[in-house]
Amino acid sequence: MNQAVFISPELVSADSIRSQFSSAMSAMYRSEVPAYGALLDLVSQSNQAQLQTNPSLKQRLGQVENIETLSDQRHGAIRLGKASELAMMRRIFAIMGMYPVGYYDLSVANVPVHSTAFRAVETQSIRNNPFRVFTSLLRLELIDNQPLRDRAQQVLEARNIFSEQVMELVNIAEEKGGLTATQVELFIESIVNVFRWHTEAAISSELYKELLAEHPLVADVVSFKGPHINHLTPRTLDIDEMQTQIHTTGAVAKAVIEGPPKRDCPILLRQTAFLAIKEQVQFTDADQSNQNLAHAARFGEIEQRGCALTQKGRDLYDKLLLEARSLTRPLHDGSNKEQYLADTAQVFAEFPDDYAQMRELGLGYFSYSLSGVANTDENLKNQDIEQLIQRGLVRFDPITYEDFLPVSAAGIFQSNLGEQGDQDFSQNPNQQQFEDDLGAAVANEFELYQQMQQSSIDRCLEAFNS
Ligand code: OOG
Ligand code: NI
Repeated sequence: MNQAVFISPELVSADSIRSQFSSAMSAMYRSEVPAYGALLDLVSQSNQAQLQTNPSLKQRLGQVENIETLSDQRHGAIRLGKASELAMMRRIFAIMGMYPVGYYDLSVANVPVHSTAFRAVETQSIRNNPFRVFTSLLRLELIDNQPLRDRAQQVLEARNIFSEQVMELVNIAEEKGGLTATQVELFIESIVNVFRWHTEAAISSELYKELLAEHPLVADVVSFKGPHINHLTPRTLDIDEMQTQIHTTGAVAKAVIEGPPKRDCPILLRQTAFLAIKEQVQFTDADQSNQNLAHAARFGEIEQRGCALTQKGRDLYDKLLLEARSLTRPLHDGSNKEQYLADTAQVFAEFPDDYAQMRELGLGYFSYSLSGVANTDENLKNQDIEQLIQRGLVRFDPITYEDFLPVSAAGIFQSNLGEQGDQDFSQNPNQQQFEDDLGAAVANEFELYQQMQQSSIDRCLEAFNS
């Protein structure tokens, strides 16, 4: 997937292109959605304070992360309309060192899309810049209303979201194995343009209303000339605190935090958001009387990441989540929030809240490193990693979860889409179709974490055996 190719010196590294892309997206979104800028500032101040008052947290994070860029935004999300767009996005993201990882079927949650996350896959690349893009593809085949589906398809077929310049630069990058600094500048500018907001819709207000009634997500994807970035997300070290502060940005916070409840040892991913802003859209109607429609699509989100779980850990998480949600399903208006929080906390008490225990039970992935200088004492040769840990020579730190959670993602989609229309899709994954459309297989996240863990073990053993 990510073969080490020879890169000539004048070519910019993929990690650097990704960093520049992330910053440019941030600047664009800050200017288009001012509450997002306020959110970034809020999170960054809170993170600074956390690191200052909690040195052990700082030390642990420093083992696996780049502390300097901790408050930079960590992910964004786009929704694409057709297979060719997805295939082209794969080529574009590859230039930034981002590869498709994981398959998410959102039909379970009544959202007619399936998705993957484009992200860096190697330890050092992730450390250099972990920015990822949650990328969804609309599944019109799940929409029952055939005539409406056909009209939507026609609209999507007619659009081309990539400029000549994008196509040209992608071809050059693929041919030459990268881009020069000047080309990177053009590349980033032209890709950021793909994700800009379009105030002019591609359709009439009448069609928009029909699509909206069918499903708001279909309206969001089909109505516009491009796949506007629908949110960006910085990382916080204290999401519970941030949840109480979001209102200071002038925006309204989503009712509940998605994901596992608050713990001493965070696992996976917790997310919350501010609700989408309502933006005026100009439709194609000759008759301007219908022009007062506002579309809610763009919002801001924050995430708190914790330890990546093994399949065993994930199975336990999924079981507990199901159990908690069978007791209380959180409502968007927040009216049963207290009950939901109490139920999740009680159900999740079963998940050990201690890294050593999680490691012993094989629930999480850890990165192993030397506690001090490598000791080449003959007695330490051929010791296994457990013995080295027992002697205090090797430490372990949780590997950060880099991916997403389908139930949480659905909660994020839904909090911003409002009413869901009449249809109830049943669970309907189709990874094969997704990969055919993508033009590649998606990587398995568990295998990637396993490799990261194993190579950290190998490095430690090597240090004592050389
Ligand atoms: C994507 C929602 C998923 C997340 O953080 O789980 C997501 C979308 O609304 O398009 O970004
Ligand atoms: Ni998100």
